[in-house]
Amino acid sequence: MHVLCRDISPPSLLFLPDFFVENAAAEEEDVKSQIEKLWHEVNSLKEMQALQTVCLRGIKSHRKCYLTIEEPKHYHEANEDCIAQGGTLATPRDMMENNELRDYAKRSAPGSKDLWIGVADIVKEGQYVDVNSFPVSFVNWDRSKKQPTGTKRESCVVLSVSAQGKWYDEVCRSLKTYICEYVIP
Ligand SMILES: [Ca+2]
Repeated sequence: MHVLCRDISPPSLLFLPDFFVENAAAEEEDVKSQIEKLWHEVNSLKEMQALQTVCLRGIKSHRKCYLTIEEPKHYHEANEDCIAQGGTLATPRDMMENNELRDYAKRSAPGSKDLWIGVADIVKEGQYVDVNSFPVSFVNWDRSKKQPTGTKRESCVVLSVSAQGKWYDEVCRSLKTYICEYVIP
């Protein structure tokens, strides 16, 4: 065998006609882009399936699905958990969404008096932003309880079920149940 193979040199592209090399490269690119396309399709199918599971387990409301997680976590852990499932902490954008969240929280987590939502002023005191660091235009503070108390100690926001959906700022490291939201594409 060694004798037979000794004189066989590996094929070299250098000796192939130009059009063949170009063709092979083009074909390789084609296969690559097809694989990429399939990869994207598989991922979007996975996302849709995850979204359906979430929507079935939680509630669907307009272009969002909400899901309550009853295992209490710190604010950041809660948000990371939502992200791991393809969502973020829920962020009510108007009173209608806020009321929907409140009603859903009441039903799905009857034992929780307040739940984390995706609003915090960690970076700049008093500047409340969503999980993407964009300032929130809708807020629903419990002014009767002088919320937010606005200290640097309390930088994360809960929606209080016991206060009819009003917001409180709390210590981010408190353990609380939370609601994730998933945007329907
Ligand atoms: Ca507070």
